Amino acid sequence: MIDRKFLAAVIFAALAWPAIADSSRNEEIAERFAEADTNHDGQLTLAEAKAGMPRVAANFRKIDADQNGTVSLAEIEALADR
Ligand SMILES: [Ca+2]
Ligand SMILES: [Ca+2]
Repeated sequence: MIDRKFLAAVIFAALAWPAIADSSRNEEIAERFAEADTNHDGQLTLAEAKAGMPRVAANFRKIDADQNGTVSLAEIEALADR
């Protein structure tokens, strides 16, 4: 009754979801970023980072590559990818 391809897809999704692959790590970062970005402007201020992503707050000036005082998801991922 259950389609085999569907079953394979479900198993693959179940295995891939908590994986430590780079893509899922970026997804996890994106999720945490969205939670930390309490005013949903796509940028983390130092206060938002302190509340939601303390490791980002600890390296805030390093992560803020363009030194505009806020950290974007792209700026975090640029460092996390290394
Ligand atoms: Ca924000
Ligand atoms: Ca910035």
